[in-house]
Amino acid sequence: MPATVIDGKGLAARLREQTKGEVESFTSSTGVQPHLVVVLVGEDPASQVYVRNKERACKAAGMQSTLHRLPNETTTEELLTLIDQLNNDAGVHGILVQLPLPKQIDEQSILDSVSPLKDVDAFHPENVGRIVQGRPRFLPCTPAGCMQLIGEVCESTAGMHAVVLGRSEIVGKPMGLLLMQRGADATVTICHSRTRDLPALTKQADILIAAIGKANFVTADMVKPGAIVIDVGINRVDDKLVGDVEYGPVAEVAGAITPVPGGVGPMTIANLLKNTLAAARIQQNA
Ligand code: L34
Repeated sequence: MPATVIDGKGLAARLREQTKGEVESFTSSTGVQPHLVVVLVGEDPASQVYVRNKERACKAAGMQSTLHRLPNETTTEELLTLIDQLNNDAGVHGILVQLPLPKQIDEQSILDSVSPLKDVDAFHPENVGRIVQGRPRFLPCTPAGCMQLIGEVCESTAGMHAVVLGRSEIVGKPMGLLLMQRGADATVTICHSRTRDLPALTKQADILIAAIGKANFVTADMVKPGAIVIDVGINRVDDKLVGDVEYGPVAEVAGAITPVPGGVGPMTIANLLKNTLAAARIQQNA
């Protein structure tokens, strides 16, 4: 039986509708419109698309969104100066620095400089630490989206074996944390480029999350029949978007699978909106 296709686009639209309603009541009771600032450095074509989607989604949910575009040659110091201004601007609730940054910029010091109360990506070490300890301030947008997608096809992940491909700070590592947290209660294996006999591990996965950025890397023979497969990859191959999972063949084996596009990507944006509202609430109460 072919896999259930998990509709990220539809779920994200429902989440955004819900956030829109919450923004309305927040704004009418406080007079404050949540405001996200996105900082985009350089001209990476994929980043331009994602940032445009983020701005649109913000506005559609009744939030203010501002885009700061900086030239490719921007220095770390210049970017730090802008972030400092945004941190000190009471009219800005969320700050997102779109990644990747040009290579001359010290990414770590930039991410560390964003006020933890405005850090809607949850990349600041204080916010990462809170996730590690199971008391998150903001949920990381992409991993939170993956959890919600899993929730569409699975009532409880307790005791399931979740195998995560990739150990990035933005997806793999926080993904593992959310899956192992109390309440989710999965048993987690994180795999990476040095993992030995990867197929032996992926074949044990009740939940398989691919977040490595290699087109069609996960093949049908690596997947346990009936598994839930979440494809975080977005790769451009001959002008087409493909995930990290070889979709057609894997959909014949898996129990459920997310498409690319229309899977994880829209969920990332829906969670960014949730976090922007949460940031506005936190600052309202501060
Ligand atoms: N700071 N940088 C920061 N935060 C993030 O959370 C991101 N990410 C990743 C890249 N850099 C970041 C995103 O927002 C990836 N990402 C992202 C966001 C949205 C989409 C994809 C990646 C998205 O909208 N995807 C659509 C297709 C878009 C297209 O046509 O290219 C989809 O349906 O998958």
